[in-house]
Amino acid sequence: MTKVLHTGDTHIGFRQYGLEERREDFARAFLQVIQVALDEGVSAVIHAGDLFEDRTPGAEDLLATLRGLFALKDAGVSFLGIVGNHEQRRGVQWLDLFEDLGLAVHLRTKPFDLDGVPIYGLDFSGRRPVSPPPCEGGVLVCHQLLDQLDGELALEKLWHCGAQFVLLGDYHEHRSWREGDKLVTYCGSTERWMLDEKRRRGVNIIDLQNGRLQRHELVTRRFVYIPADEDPLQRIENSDVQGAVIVVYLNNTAKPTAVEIEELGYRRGALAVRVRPVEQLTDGRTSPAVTVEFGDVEQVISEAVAKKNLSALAREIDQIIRDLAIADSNVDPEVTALLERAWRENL
Ligand SMILES: [Mn+2]
Repeated sequence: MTKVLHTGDTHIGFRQYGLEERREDFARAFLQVIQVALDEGVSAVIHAGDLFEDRTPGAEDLLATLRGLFALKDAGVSFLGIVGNHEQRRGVQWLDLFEDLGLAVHLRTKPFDLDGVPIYGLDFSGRRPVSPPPCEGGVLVCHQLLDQLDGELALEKLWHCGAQFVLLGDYHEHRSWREGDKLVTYCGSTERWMLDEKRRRGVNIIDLQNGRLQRHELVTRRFVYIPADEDPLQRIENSDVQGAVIVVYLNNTAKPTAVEIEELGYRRGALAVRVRPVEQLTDGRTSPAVTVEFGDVEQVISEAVAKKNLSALAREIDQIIRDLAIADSNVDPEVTALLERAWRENL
């Protein structure tokens, strides 16, 4: 039996809300995943990208990562990974460094043999349509958004690339699709990277022989969500919010104010308090509300852009800027990476 643990979107190094505690949470989630892998006795941990929040993880975060990788190595468990958009660098990747140290395998289109099962990998390749390589009878690992989620990778193509399993990263919620005995799945992030990631975080445990997928839930920082129809002050007063992140959705009411809510939350021992006006719920990566609310506007802009006589490159930059799935902080690196690719192709 070949059992693997599929994880991704770990975002080690993310100092969420400017808090050291949150930076530690993201590294701790990675070490928890490693422990799950050891407890479950898997043959490999397959990482579908975004191990790090950015290209320059700090020493504490590298140390935590190395501890996890060494623990796997000592137990004889392979760490097989690809590079996500967050950590992608020019030239040598962190994953290449770990590979050189004998701690990881950077998956590529030339398959890695895991107990007779070929494992293929594709690094994040930008927000352009992507075609999967032929992966006969094997596992394909990539870091892209599916067309089901307004992305660049067609689910239909994945059913026909020959892979039995497609293990994805990039979308932060767990999802899975099946066609016959073929499985396509997102593992989801391992800590809440955005407020909208409300569901429990977890990893996939997959039996490559019988195709069985089991979810293993993680213990992560507590988030207390208070919907707009509840009185936030009363709720905070009456619940244990010690060490939690409190998220309050607020209608357009004068009372209570965000300041009042924050003050009470911190007084009750919360780690962080976030107050969101309900209409600002648009930072979800592919939240359905976004499509519904702005669908028409997007359409109008797309049509207007199409009428302009822009080069292919300019249109791609425009796409990156308007793609809600790309966080604001990633627009710059994404455009840079695109220009670098274009420049290299023209050499
Ligand atoms: Mn991610």
